[in-house]
Amino acid sequence: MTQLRVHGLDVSYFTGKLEAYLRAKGLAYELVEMDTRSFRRCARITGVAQMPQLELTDDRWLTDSTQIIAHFEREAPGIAIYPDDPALRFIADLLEDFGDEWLWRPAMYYRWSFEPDATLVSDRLARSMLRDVPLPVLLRRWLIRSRQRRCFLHSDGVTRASAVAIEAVYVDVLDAMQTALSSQPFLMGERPTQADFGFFGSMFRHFASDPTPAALMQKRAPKVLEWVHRLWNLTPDQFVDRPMPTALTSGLDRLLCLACEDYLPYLDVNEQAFEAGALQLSWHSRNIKFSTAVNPYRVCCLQHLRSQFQSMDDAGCAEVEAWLLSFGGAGGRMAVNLLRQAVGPKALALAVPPGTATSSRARTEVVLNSHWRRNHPFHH
Ligand SMILES: N[C@@H](CCC(=O)N[C@@H](CS)C(=O)NCC(=O)O)C(=O)O
Repeated sequence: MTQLRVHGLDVSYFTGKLEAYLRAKGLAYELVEMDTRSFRRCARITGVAQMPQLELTDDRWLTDSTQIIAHFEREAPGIAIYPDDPALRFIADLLEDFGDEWLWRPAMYYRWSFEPDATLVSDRLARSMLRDVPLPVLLRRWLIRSRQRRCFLHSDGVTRASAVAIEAVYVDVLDAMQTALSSQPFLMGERPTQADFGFFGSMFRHFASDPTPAALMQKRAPKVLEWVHRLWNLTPDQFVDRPMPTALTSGLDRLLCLACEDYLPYLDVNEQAFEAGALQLSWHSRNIKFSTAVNPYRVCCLQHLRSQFQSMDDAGCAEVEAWLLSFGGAGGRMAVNLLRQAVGPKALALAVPPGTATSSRARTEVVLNSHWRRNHPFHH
């Protein structure tokens, strides 16, 4: 095999994020469209049932888009995307994680709650992912739609009452990004960073493509639409000589504020519930009570942010703290305290996020795998 193989789907959030990164880095790859059989096969190889899964040219496999990016930034640093400055790199990590995880619910909400969106994507999935299921297309469409609604709406706190708060998350992020992108091509300046790729999965594969959120984006945030196309069309020569970010641009204040006020308090509750051995948690966001399953992967996310923060020298930590306190709104102080905390004993056991192994047989972490497997009917 001479080029990378991305096993995933062209409607998938995290496959889109990974593809955009590989394209920007100039790393040639082939997209191999998954079906349910290959989904199970990839899960057996890496130990994690998810997409994308990346097959390297030497028979090793990687999964988890954030970890895959980290791998290439280590192994192929030529055209780096991580900011050189440690404090800015931390902010880019925080924004990547916020984009990756916090927009998942609104992305699923718009795709599966609105009739035109659900019809379009269920048809697409019935003919791609479910193409090896020996049932008529109509039934496959019904199956995937019911499954996605059960796993990603009902189990993730999406209700009639919470819809308003979920829509507000999307609209607020759109507006914040429109501001950030009004004077520069990428979120942190002249060059793309991991922050851009963190927002790309949802913005490209869901919000700019599914009819209901796409109409909102076109009307409300044309700069974001332009950025989606810019990032998808990016090649290394377009940014190789552009400067790394050297300062936090003021247009990012709203996005940082949303990360501190919306996302980090949830990560805190999720970690506490995990430490207490709970399976369910509830928390309030924008005056709405959400009840969802405890998410071990996001315990890893918080831990990763903490260890990045705590690995900086005093000057770096002080700089990040000053930014969080001045831009983090009501969540700034809490964000600083959360990042300063020591990692809890149970969370420490999750030191490595799922599927980060670089050998063909990934290390299998019991808690994470049972979490992922529970949620994956394609995985038997
Ligand atoms: N943290 C992972 C998340 C991967 C993920 O959740 N992917 C979704 C698709 S975008 C998935 O595997 N879904 C499988 C399913 O629907 O069961 C990453 O960054 O790659």
